[in-house]
Amino acid sequence: MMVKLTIPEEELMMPGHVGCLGCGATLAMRYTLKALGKRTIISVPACCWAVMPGVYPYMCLDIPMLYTAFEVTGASISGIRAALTAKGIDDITVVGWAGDGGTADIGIQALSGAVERGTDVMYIMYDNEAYMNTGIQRSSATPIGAWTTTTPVGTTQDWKRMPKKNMVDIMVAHKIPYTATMSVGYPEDMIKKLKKAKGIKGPKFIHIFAPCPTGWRLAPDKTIEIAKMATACGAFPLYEVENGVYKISRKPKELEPILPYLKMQGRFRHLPEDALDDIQTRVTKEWKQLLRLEEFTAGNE
Ligand SMILES: Cc1ncc(C[n+]2csc(CCOP(=O)(O)OP(=O)(O)O)c2C)c(N)n1
Ligand code: SF4
Ligand SMILES: [Mg+2]
Repeated sequence: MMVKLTIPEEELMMPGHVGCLGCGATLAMRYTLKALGKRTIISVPACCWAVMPGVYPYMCLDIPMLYTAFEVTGASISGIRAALTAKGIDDITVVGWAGDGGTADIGIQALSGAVERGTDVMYIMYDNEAYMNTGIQRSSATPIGAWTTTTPVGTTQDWKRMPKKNMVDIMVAHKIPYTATMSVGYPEDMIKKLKKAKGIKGPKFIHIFAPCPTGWRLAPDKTIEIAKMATACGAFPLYEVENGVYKISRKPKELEPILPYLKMQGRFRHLPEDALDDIQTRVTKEWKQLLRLEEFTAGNE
């Protein structure tokens, strides 16, 4: 029997990116372009993806791309949309494509402005949980407990003490029509949500989980495995929020324990037992909160 492919065969990302071996962010881009198609323009600030396409005219992406300054992705895509509107063009998906540092920290003001104005754009944060391009510095999306070069764990034991900032919550507070989490571990789910987002007018915010073997001190052949583990243990739940209504995309009967997920990555190697227990308690609590949010908002459809 023929199995129906839900992933489009068209490739808009060619071989030849210059990312590291096993880079989750390259898959994030590849699947995103499959979902959005050729009528797409992306604006990219400083991040690994500003380097990975390679140098014109040998770039691996077969769509127009604008490099922009670190802080202004939101303003940049607002400008692209305004220019297209002025030219009477309305069949292009305008995408801001930024890392977690460029989104949750330095670009958050321009992003907030763009979505608050109701701009018809899609903002995608690919999340490798640190400033990777400049050598693994902590961002506000780095998870609690992680080692980075600015949260060292030598004699100071100064690992990341603050929890990961929740960008979806922040976008929901802007009352935008659509926001979702997705993961390179689940390409079909990614494609489905991105196609849905493409069909919605107004601001859309997408959060993609993109493991980084280099920064996570992870074997490069474990990218997909770790992505799936993150969702199974609740470290990175998959859900969407459409007009304020939460819907969990993968809901295991019971969460897997988080310990094997943490143990597989060198960036958590230093954590003592009480810190590991604390992370488990937090993740379980956040998962229960998400379940309650889904239940609470279900009647608002
Ligand atoms: C205003 C400004 N500050 C700092 C930098 C240096 N810089 C370039 S890329 C980068 C890291 C970006 O991190 P993130 O947005 O998470 O993307 P990633 O590199 O992890 O893909 C930094 C700090 C810059 N280009 N511009
Ligand atoms: S540092 Fe991480 S995100 Fe950047 S190219 Fe390498 S694997 Fe990809
Ligand atoms: Mg990053």
